[in-house]
Amino acid sequence: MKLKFTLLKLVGIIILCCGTKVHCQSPAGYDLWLPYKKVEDLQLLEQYKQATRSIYFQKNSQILKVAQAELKKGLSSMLNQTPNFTASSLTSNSIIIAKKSALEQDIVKMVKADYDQIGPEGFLIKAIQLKDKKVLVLTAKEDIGILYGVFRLLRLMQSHKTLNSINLVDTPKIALRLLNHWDNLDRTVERGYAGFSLWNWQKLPEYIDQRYIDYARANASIGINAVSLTNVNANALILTPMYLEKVEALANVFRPYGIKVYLTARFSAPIEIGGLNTADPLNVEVQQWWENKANEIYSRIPDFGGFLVKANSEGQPGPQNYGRNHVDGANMMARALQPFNGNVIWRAFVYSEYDDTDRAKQAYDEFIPYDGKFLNNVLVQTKNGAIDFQPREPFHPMFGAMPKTPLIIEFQITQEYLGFSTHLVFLPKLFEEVLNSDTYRKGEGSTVAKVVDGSLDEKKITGMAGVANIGTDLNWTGHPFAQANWYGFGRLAWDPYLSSETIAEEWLQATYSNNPKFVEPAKKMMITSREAVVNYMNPLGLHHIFDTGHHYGPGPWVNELSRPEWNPTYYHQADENGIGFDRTFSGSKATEQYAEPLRLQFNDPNTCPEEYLLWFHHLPWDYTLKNDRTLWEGIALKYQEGVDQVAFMSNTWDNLKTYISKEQYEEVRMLLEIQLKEAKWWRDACLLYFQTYSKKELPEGVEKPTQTLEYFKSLKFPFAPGIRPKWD
Ligand code: BDP
Repeated sequence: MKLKFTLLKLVGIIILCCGTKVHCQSPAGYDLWLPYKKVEDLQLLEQYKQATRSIYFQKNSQILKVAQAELKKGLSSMLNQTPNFTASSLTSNSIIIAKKSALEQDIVKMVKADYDQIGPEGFLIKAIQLKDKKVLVLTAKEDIGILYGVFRLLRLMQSHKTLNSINLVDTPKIALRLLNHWDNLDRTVERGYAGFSLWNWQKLPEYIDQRYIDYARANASIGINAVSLTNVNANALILTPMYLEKVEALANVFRPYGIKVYLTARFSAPIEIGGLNTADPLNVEVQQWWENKANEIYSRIPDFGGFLVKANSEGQPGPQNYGRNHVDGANMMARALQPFNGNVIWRAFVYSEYDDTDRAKQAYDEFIPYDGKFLNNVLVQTKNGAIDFQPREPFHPMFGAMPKTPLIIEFQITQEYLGFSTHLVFLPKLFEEVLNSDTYRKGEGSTVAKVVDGSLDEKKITGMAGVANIGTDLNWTGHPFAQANWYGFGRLAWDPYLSSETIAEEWLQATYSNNPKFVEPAKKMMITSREAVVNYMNPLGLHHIFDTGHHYGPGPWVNELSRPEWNPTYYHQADENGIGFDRTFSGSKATEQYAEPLRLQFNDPNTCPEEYLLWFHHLPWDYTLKNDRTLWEGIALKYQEGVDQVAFMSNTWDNLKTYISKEQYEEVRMLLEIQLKEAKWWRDACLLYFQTYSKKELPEGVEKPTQTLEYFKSLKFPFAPGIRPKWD
């Protein structure tokens, strides 16, 4: 008890130190997009000082206290003065931050019309004229809305926006904004490239690392409201009392930031930790076991989010082990969670080694017949594309075919197939492309964004999940620009219609600088980065040609693994006649899974967008592309273009040197150097390999490889990071 108290006191001191003017010097990048840099523009500084002269802040809940502390931290740092919080009559203040019940009547009248627009978790920030003075009102219907509003206000100030005539109502468009950590209990992170897991299980529950708090702050600042703590390749131990006590401690830290905790549930847990001899979802004892488990969890964590389940996929146990199906499994768990308003998030990432159907088709085939059969608290989590988080994939056809099921979209923020944490790739550009894709399910304009935010079919529960790229690295994400991917995921989960350019600009301003001479070129570099990685890894619809297991670097030649779809040769199908996966009506018929007009459009190489060409078609090497080049030349030139784009990014960064600190400049410069080297590696290895089939010279403009194919094939990386220890 005494120890607990001392530790809490210590944590309290740390929070205080970081929360007030006594400035803890954080290591480079630790502050993420929340460095609250001092406002240097004197006019603006004066405006902000005036606007924040005295502040009334309602703080009668944990969330509101956290919100006030954040405002204090932000204002002290940006304005270099301690903010003046008063308890006096509301209207004598220049900022009023409170819920409606605490607002005075004349203010309520003035903001009513806007207030009524606020939806769940939303907020209003409005400048009003109260008699002879300007007052800024920040209000919301729930406490969490106030916290989100405070973060927004601070961001507006960080990006030097004027507050004079602000009138902003904003409400998240997606209800569940969820990070999925693939963190193991031994603190390794599957597909993690930023160090170890943040969760220090051994020291929990007593020891509360300051990082948990800063992590929660960062998430709340972009509206993330749920985290699943553990790997989808789950370990049942997380559901035992010893671990649940630790999970409870984390949930207590996250609660004031509006964040709910989810856990991954291993389907065979009733056997592994429950002593039963089956996990059959129709077995009464099994059902009882899950009900008891739910009771136990909710008695510790009353706002527990629920379970995230990977079942019958890549060797994970599931209902099919007992001759049952996904609906039986998901609904059984959903029933256990229903009394507590918990959710089951059931993943649709399934494919089977016993099914030789095109892997891209399997999830659709399996899940579509279940549409409408899941209980209300089951959400089906579907990856953005039908294969696996590739640099580019057409949207997953399930988004156009499950009107009666809440579909959560799953993006991968960690860069398993996008250069780990070494390559600068701005993922919101990829996410935006998927969200803007038209499924045509209800005619033109039926975008994936509308499916995901529920507006297309009026779905009640909506969600977006992102596989986290966060670890113990000092800057959280390994590459400083990978922070923008965490940030951008949160922003798109809040509003899936935001443009990637807006997100890049917001992030650059908050993180680095407001100077347009920095922001504009840096933004261009970020926007280019996504197409660059597609070009130097997987151009023209090529996919999954990564070296297997770790997925580090190219491995298009890999052909000897036991499961066909683990081999890159399965995906590119290169031979002397040509290259690409035939998914047309005369091939695997995957094009059938899309609604018209996409079905026919994808099916015909002449109308198929060239970026998906080899995803859907096997074409001869001398097939003519839209630019009149042969397919072989087109592939080679795209690889070269990718390399050139990285060189452009690198030059851009060099020119930005003067706007940032030496450390900030150097770390990205070094990483871009590696990225350029690896882009060339990809180009040379892939072109040399494909050339063994095309038997054609490299076209003019493509640099000659400096190594042989044998050399590239000989490279082995047994200790590449993020590797999955074993497939069980
Ligand atoms: C693949 C990863 C693997 C994951 C799997 C999943 O290589 O580590 O377990 O996805 O999403 O991309 O379940």
